[in-house]
Amino acid sequence: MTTVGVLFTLQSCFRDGASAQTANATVYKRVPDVNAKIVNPIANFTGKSAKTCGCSCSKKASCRVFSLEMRVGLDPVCLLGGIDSTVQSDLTDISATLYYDRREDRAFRTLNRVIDSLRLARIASLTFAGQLVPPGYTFAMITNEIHFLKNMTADMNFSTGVAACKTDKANLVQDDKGVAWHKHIIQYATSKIGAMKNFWLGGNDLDGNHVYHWNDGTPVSGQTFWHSGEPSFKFNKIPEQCMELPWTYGGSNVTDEWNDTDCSNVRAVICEIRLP
Ligand SMILES: [Ca+2]
Repeated sequence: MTTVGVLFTLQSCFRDGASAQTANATVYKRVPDVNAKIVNPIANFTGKSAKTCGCSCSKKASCRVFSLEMRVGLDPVCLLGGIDSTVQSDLTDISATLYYDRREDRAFRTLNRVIDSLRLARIASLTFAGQLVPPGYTFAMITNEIHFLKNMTADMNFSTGVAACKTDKANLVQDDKGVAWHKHIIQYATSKIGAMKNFWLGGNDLDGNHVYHWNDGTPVSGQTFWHSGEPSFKFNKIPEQCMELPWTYGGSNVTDEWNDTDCSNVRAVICEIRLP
């Protein structure tokens, strides 16, 4: 998924007289053509527009995302979402538009500076048949980006797992965002498929050059979670070219580290949709 049709409208959070020197922009992306609302919001109130809703989100340190619900004859309702909020999509009784914070702008908030403008960004490519994501996906904002995870109930080999996720326009979950995301994936897997059941990660060495990369083509770099001695690239002369987690190793349980294994093995499948 790529960002196209970039921007913009730039609007001030304040009326005339806002101080020019405090003009830092918080950029929100609007997810177009989907009907999605915040569940378990950290705040909700009547809001006149995306601008007023977004300004409120900008000023609330725990706000990561907001949605604006529209009902005929009523003022729009603004819902602010935090990391424990979820997104419900495919609504039938209301119209709701989802906006989310661009990661690079979070520095403004941590600096506690006054934010007085709001850009509403448009991403034209993020659609899934009118829904944000297919049914069954769980929302997560652990990394300040929007991720959705879904446990496919059947166990599969690596390539079948990749194909199963593709039917949702998803990928095998990528453990490429550091410790917090790594822990979240494990927590999610434990809650959905139980501890100590191996599941695929979206990383491979299928070209056999002994350099692992993620299925989206990005290198496995930065913080990694390989078990000691892994990746081994083979076991008993059988090539190991696909990533899994968690797993058992030498008869003992290892619940939070990566292994490479034979891609024809059958593992649980967790799919991920990630909004850019
Ligand atoms: Ca291995």
